[in-house]
Amino acid sequence: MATAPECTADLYPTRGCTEVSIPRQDPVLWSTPGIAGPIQASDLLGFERNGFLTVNQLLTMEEVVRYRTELDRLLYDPALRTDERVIIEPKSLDIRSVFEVHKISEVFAELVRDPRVLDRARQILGSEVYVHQSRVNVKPGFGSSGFYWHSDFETWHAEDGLPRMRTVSLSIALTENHDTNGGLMIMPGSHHTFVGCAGVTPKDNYKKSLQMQDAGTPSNEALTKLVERHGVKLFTGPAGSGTWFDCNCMHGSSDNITPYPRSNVFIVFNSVENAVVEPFAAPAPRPDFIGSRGPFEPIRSSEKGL
Ligand code: 6CS
Ligand code: FE
Repeated sequence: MATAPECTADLYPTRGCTEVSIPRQDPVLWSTPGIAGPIQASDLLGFERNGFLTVNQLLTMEEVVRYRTELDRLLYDPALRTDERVIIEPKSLDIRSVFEVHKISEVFAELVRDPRVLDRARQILGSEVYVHQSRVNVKPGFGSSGFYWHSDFETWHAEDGLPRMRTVSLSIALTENHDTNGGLMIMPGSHHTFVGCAGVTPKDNYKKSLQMQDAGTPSNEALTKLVERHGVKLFTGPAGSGTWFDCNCMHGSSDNITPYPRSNVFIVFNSVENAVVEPFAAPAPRPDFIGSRGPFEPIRSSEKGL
């Protein structure tokens, strides 16, 4: 693993005394748009501009059923209830997230190796990739809480030591995303600006932040400016659709007070050329199951598909 941040220039200062907004210092697209792969050149350019790319029917309905069945199995597994990788809703005590799902479940592991997924991640990041984080998020309805506005990169940089913006997330809907059940909201184009947040990272911050984030959330003034410039897009769509989004998109989601559950599987791919160092703004790195500390071996494709 590379050494302390003092040996690695910090291009993205955050968690200091004041909030700062600076232009992104890294490319969004790390390959050339003409490169061979499942994403068309025009879609790659759209990703570069907006910070996201939707793939309708990334999974077939049959596959969605298979993943949903596997998710239910995990949610009812008594052994997982006490597993540190499982995050519980503060109010209802329902399961909110299961981390490292690609290591817990062989079924979800297949998804990471699937060429429809892996080749798109490689295409965006222009290199071999590994998984920095994986999780399923479950919003069962009737009160499960949302995620406040944040940039994932801000947290991964501050608390996990991710040096550069060469990381992309994939969220696959396992249930239909209506416009009312707490779907993902992104400010299109916000990934071109880095908001370094004010405030020190408390020790073991992740124990609280995964239920409700505080450190690493921008001020109302910064969010207002971003919304005025970029607007907000809500992602709706059937189960099986996938949304790729850049690590620095300003995003969040509302509570789900409808009866309709919203579950998604979330995989974060990082370039093998962007392995983590020591955290840039936290007393210690978060545990491996939240942000991989290695090995940073390239994922091998399953080639044949699912
Ligand atoms: O902690 C993480 O890695 C992710 N989860 C939250 C709630 N915020 C930052 C990042 O998206
Ligand atoms: Fe996030």
